[in-house]
Amino acid sequence: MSKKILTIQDISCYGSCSTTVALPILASFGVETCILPSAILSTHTAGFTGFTVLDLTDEMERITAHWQKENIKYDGIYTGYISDSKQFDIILSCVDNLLNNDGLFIVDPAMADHGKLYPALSVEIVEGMKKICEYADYVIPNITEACFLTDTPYQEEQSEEFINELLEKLIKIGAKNVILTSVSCGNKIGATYYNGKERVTVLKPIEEKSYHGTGDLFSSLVIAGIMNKKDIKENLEFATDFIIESILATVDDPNHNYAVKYEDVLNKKWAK
Ligand code: PXL
Repeated sequence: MSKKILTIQDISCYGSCSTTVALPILASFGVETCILPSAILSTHTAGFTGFTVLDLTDEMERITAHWQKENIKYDGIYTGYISDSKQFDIILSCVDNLLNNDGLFIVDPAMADHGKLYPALSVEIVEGMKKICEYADYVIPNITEACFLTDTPYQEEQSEEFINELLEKLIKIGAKNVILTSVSCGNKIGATYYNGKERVTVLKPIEEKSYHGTGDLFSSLVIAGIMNKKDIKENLEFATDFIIESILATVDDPNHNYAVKYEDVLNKKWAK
């Protein structure tokens, strides 16, 4: 039977990230996807200036109160970019009240990259992300986010010991499963899964160009795989290959530098 997931993150009206990526990706892999928007922005905040923001904290409370009255339940809750720290309590209340008993709580702590927090975010967001990670079945941070979550100084070059340290610390916070992204080794990059015992790593050659929003795309793909009970190695391989294909579909268009053209990749898969 197909699964029903709730995703809680912003709507960036322009810029292919967060909710506007989660919805089509999860739906195209058969996962019914409902949304609880945390804010509406004119664009994402990386590379644009003067973007507009409408905070939806109050509306989130009204929406979730209505869902509780309707006894609506989800098989999964997937959180991403959160811009107001008051929203972390709403997220935990959703986990308590809207998730089926065997439902999965999955956190992509989308807040930082390349050693820095995203421009519109404060340290309160880091503290809130730490708090919700304690309850998470899966946490999907990149290396920078893992450093913020575990109070570990960021390192551009990553040794095996550094990766091990981050994975162990994330499990210690309380996350049952960790998928650490942007793990690099020589001229390769990929992701490592760890649950405190088993470890699975997938690495692929690094592409020349990197794009904003690939973290959201990767999480949505992997979460579709988790909801569909895909084997973890197969899941990470598929998502990583999909990201590479999306980058390759974008590099020749100099006017498209704000996100990848994942739609071209989906379209190719559908056309098969
Ligand atoms: O891709 C993460 C993300 C989501 N939403 C907004 C963002 C970002 C990253 O910068 O700005 C609004």
